[in-house]
Amino acid sequence: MSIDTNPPSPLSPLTPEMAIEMYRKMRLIRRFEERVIDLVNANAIAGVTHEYIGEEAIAVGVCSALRRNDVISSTHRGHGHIIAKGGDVKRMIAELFGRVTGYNRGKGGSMHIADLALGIYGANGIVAAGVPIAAGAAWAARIQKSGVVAATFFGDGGANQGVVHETMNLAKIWKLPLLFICENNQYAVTTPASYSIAGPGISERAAAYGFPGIRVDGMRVDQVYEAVREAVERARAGEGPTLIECMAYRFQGHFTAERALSLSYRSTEEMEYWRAKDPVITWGSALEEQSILSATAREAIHVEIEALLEEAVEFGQQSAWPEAEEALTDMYVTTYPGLPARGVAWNSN
Ligand SMILES: Cc1ncc(C[n+]2csc(CCOP(=O)(O)OP(=O)(O)O)c2C)c(N)n1
Repeated sequence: MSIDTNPPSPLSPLTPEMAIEMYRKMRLIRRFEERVIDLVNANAIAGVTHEYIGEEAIAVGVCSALRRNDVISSTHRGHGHIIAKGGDVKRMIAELFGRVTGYNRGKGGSMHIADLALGIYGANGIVAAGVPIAAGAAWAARIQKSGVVAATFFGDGGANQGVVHETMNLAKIWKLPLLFICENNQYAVTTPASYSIAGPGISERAAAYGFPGIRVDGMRVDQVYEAVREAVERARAGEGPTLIECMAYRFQGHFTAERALSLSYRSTEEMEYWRAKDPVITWGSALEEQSILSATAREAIHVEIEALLEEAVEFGQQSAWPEAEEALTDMYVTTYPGLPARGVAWNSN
């Protein structure tokens, strides 16, 4: 694994405004997730959430290189992707609270947030299932000549799913404007990537399908951005897919409740090594050191984010629960013989 240890040099290839906006987004994702952990621990949010803390540079680097109408598909660890693509934190929190004002009217929760207007084709609880969904969007973009590019996020564990290989094969054959973004955070639950990845690595697998595969430092938002920007250019020019493997680390457990399980599959040294590369802190400090962002302006961003999250939590808590009669609404896109019509209760007799 080659990780660049040089300090970030934020202004290449970014403008100061972009560099600051990237910091703001990464910080928002970080604080959103910390807030969610507190709410889950306080039993204010039911169900399971998977935190993205430590991986913020990937979502922000990727989505900063995409246009609003470009498409992403996400994973079970999707909060960061959705915020980076412009998702509304109020509707996200409301969804986590199960309220009717949430993205899925309270019926989807953390792992199913979608916003088609923003090109967010869904978080997904099934590992790697978002990959062919993005391929479908890329295929539509190709035949409609819309210029839209699709990016799909998946983990190192997800990289071993058969559907990823099938999709890579078709993406090359059909020259799809598709970006495979592998978030290699080193573990699939407790299984290390070093144990489960055959061959030289994930990015090298693209060579088998005849398209570019590269590995970047996923703790560096500028490096992720630059790699994605080039891949987007290729995709829009009709040159097909790219695989970008982002080396990163999840600072939290696999899911919120893991702390209570006292699992010991990661060493303290390993965690400290990666913590020193914290993408949010190192980027903020680099911006400050290079006088792109003053300490006062940085603090103002933090204050603004706290207010935004406060408002979001208040909004979620004050929102109504969905009505029981709505339980089946929007569950089925089409009516098939034997399945209930939209919004009609199932009658098994
Ligand atoms: C098809 C499928 N198999 C197994 C699971 C259970 N599961 C949920 S997350 C996960 C690990 C995923 O690891 P990775 O793809 O590396 O993503 P990460 O959690 O590290 O972000 C597993 C095995 C699932 N949700 N879907």
